[in-house]
Amino acid sequence: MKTIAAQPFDFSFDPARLALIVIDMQRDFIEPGGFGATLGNDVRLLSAIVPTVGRLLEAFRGADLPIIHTRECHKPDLSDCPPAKRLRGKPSMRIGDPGTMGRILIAGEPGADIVPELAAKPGEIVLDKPGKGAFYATPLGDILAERGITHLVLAGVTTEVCVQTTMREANDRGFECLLAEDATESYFPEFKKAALDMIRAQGAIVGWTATVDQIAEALR
Ligand code: TIU
Repeated sequence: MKTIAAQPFDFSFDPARLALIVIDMQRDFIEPGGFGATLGNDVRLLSAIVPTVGRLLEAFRGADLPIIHTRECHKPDLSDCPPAKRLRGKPSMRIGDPGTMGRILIAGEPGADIVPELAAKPGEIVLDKPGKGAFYATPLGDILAERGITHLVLAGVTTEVCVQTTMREANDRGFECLLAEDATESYFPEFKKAALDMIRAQGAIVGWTATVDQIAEALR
């Protein structure tokens, strides 16, 4: 067993049962002209964490532990995109519309891919998901069960949307979850802070948080 001096208290895990899930580090959220920008967000906040997510990936690669990358995207015919999602609000472009990186949030388009600095290496799993949570309408639960995974480290964007949703889904499925606090980001700094606070509150009601340095140290 190993222990990370996490918040709100120590996070103990068996490395043989630990996996990393990196949520939606896609060009559509991180580069100008993608889904994040169409929603009116300043995407520069998110690009700042790319090197830190890279260090987290290297720590898991160095320890030879499972890595799963997710991509939020939809089929080209939009059959997996509910109108309630596509038609919500007044974005400058909607999911499926042609943008500067191809069709917005559509599988196979350049914008839906992971930023090149964080591209998956051979043997790592890349999972496309139509929802905010990574368990909904994906084989993630089976993938983790097959590998005997009980503990998860989460990272990626955005903290209070897809990352927090996935962490809550994982809780309901019995996983112990730790969020890498400097390897996640929001378009709204106050929402990131609130999400970290509410995850750790009430005795880790959703889970733990720790820095990439703390996680990497434990995996060395
Ligand atoms: N808009 C926003 O903050 N996030 C998303 O739409 N998806 C993810 O968080 N991946």
